Amino acid sequence: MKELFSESQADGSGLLDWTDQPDPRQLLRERDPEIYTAIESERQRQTNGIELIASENYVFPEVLAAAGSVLTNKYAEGYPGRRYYGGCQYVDVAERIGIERALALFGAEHANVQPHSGAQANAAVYMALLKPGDTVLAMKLDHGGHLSHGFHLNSSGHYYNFAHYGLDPETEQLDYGVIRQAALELRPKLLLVGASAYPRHFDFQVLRDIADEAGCLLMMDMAHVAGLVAAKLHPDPVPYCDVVTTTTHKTLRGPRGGLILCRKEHARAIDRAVFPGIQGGPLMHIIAAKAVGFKLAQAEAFKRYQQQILDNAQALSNALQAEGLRSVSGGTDNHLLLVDLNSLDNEEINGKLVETALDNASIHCNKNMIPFDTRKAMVTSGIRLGTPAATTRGMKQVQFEQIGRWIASIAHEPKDTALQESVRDEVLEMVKAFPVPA
Ligand code: DSN
Repeated sequence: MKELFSESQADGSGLLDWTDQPDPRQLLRERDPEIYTAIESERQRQTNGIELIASENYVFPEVLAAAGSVLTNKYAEGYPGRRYYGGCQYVDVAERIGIERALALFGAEHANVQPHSGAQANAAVYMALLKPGDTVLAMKLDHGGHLSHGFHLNSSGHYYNFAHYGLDPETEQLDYGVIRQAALELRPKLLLVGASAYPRHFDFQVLRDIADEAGCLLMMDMAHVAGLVAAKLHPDPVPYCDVVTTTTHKTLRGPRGGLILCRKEHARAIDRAVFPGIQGGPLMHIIAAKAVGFKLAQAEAFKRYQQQILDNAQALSNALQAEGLRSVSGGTDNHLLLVDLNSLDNEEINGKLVETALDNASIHCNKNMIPFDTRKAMVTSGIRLGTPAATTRGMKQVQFEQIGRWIASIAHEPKDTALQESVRDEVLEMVKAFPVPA
């Protein structure tokens, strides 16, 4: 018995170094080839194409290591120092570091790093701040909002009384006068801003003033732009909002997960809403990976990366414009563009068709409704393009200009399969020079 345990003392001494363990990928290949093959095929797909889905990215390799670590074995319901399980001393370290780094990165008063996702983070905030039936004013889903902002089939729409504001039909941007009027009429408990397909900045001072005038709380879901906020290249919602939620994976390049930042006065309610309100055991491996991501996001290199995301979005927007493809609102302030396929003046061309044609050419994006779209969500008149993932691989303006030309050529002729094949060959050639960080 003694020999069996000789290398694993309770205090951790005598343990083999983690990196000396057998390669788990090799074990997976040998013991579960079906799943190994699915993962490996996906890795190759991610390597051999150009990823333009605005919400996706390639995580830092260090983040991947933490996310794939033994912390996945640990139950830790509760919070650091106040757990319902023994043996939490090391995961407590990871969670405390995660909280400290989130606070340092975003300058907030309180952070909860446990939400499993952005939608969970939002659900917890609603539970903390609202009662069922309370009114929330948020952005329309088909103008760029999000499912968890009151869509009728989402729990948010089920439990709370959501009303929605849209964009101005001329500028295709937020009309703060309309939001103010709606807030004063409806007197919501919460004014919610943030979007998954809005290419422009938010004026948080104006939104704070509206919330104060209407006597409501202000919340920002900054999931898409969190990396830009961290790098101070996007207006900062934290000083103005009562609560800010985000995912940790998109522009932030951390693991897939959620984060809530709030003012101290809401801390207790938020923590209780996350656990035991809507979640059980936190995912400690993901929390450790979030902590790693928050550290890396404080580096100067991360700021340069975020600036490149913006520069690339401008290059892509200009290249598409030059080929007759208009971006909603006339351009972008952030990492994404919403391309209006109606600008091609061809009734047969829609988002679904173009998404598939681009996929065939190994350029990956998603069909997306544009403001005042007359097509349904599964067809759409637009595509959404984002620059974070390809920028992570090191692509710069010159590559994005080329990507813009490829997209335009395919969007003009989405049924030309020979064109898709020839672009796919060129894409494959180009991406060889831009390895995925591993
Ligand atoms: N599904 C994400 C996106 O693509 O924007 C938002 O959660």
